[in-house]
Amino acid sequence: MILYDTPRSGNVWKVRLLAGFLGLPLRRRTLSIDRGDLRDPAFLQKVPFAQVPALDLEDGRVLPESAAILHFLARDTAWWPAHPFAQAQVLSWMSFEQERHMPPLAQLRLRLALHRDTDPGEPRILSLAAQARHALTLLEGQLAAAGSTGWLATADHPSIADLALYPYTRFAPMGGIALGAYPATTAWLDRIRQRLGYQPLFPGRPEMDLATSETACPA
Ligand SMILES: N[C@@H](CCC(=O)N[C@@H](CS)C(=O)NCC(=O)O)C(=O)O
Repeated sequence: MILYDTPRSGNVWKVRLLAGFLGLPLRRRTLSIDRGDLRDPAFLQKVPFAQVPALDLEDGRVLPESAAILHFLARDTAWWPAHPFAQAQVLSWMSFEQERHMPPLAQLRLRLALHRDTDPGEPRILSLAAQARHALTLLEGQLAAAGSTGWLATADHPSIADLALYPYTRFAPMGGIALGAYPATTAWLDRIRQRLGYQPLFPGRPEMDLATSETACPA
């Protein structure tokens, strides 16, 4: 299977995390947004959504969207719970991530850390920061209630909801949101990072998870 990705994509990172924890070999095909690779007709024919991640099953089928790929790879594993209500809770947190968590956190990281093209005091940025803090407060409440051994939507084993919420929570400081105010969330990030099979954003370079370029370490 081929995973279409870009070097710093948090949405792709979710899939790479799951593949690492499952010991699943995925071949990466790394594309460049800046070079226009996602608008290339050959890519668009495979992935009309024009985004990464997309999983190419190499039999003519290509699956876009991180949530769908996580579900496809996790079915029949401990990362997808057996009980229908637990499954629904996993989906609930994954919908939350797509609608209320990832959008503001991804925009803050993009504007303030990667492109550095916006003033942190701009009204639009302040609004995104308020939305991001609200999402993190909801996440913190759930993780505090789950306790130091529980997970976001499950009790005994983490689920794909934990992996869906991991990257953009981890990136929050890049967008000016310090995680010190969210202790249960910080402990949860650490527990995921310490699991066997954890894949850093840049292979073999865990110190680079919050890097703003592929070559420089974070300050
Ligand atoms: N809902 C999608 C969002 C994917 C997404 O936003 N991908 C970004 C990279 S992290 C992308 O491809 N951006 C390029 C673009 O939209 O032009 C998912 O969860 O997979």
